[in-house]
Amino acid sequence: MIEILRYFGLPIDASADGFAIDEILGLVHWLMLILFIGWGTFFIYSLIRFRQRRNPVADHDGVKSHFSSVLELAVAIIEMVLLVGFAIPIWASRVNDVPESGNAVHIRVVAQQFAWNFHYPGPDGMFGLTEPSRVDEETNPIGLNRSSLGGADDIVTINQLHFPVNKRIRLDLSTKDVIHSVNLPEFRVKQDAIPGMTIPIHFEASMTSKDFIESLSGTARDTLPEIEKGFQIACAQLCGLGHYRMKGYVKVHDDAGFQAWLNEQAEYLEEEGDEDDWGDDDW
Ligand SMILES: [Cu+2]
Repeated sequence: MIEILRYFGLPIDASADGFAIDEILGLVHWLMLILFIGWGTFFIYSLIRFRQRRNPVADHDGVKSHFSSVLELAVAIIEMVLLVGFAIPIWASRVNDVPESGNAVHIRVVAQQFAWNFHYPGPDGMFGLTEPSRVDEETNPIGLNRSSLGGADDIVTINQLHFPVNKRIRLDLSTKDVIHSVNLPEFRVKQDAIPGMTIPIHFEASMTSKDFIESLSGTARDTLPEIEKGFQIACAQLCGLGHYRMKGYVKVHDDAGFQAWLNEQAEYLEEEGDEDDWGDDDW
């Protein structure tokens, strides 16, 4: 079923749930191929069967039986059953089952023209308050209140998303301005960010960035200059003039690597806090 996807240039599947999506993609493409051949054949048959030489005078009465109307109705009912009875419940059971903060690595994603802001709760596992009045595009793009409860140790990055492999990842997606869309093709994740809404999405990476980069050797992507940065985040909604440069990178660590990265970020925070002190190294 899935082999058909090889011809569509789909990126490698680096997600624990990706195979289910690929399976559906494969099924849909097979179904469309069958429909295309079926309707194409019918079209060519009709061209020959009703050619002018054989039907010199048009028949204004047309079809008299109700067979085609009944058929139409039957198709419509079957499609409704498929949609309401199967598609919506299956989608809800897979996607709506959002993990709680304790069962997943919880990260907030705040999209804006034209960058991705990532907000990590820090060692205490608690997000500090973000307030529109505190937004400063240079120093505090998400308006984080450092003195709010849980806010002091929060980590904020721009265009750089880090998370561990083989762990449930929960992203809470929001936007500061227009509609954007976070697209992580290798994890089979794509979700619009809608102004005024926070939309949770969840997935699990099955491959570290290191393994991913190795898997690309010898492929067309291998020659791209940014390849050493690994997985890319593309904005998948045309969101303005700078849409083309709304590009981020994902680094999937192993457990130890993710912890080391968190520690490194915590150190940076401390250094920033000491900024006003005299006697620092950069003196
Ligand atoms: Cu965008």
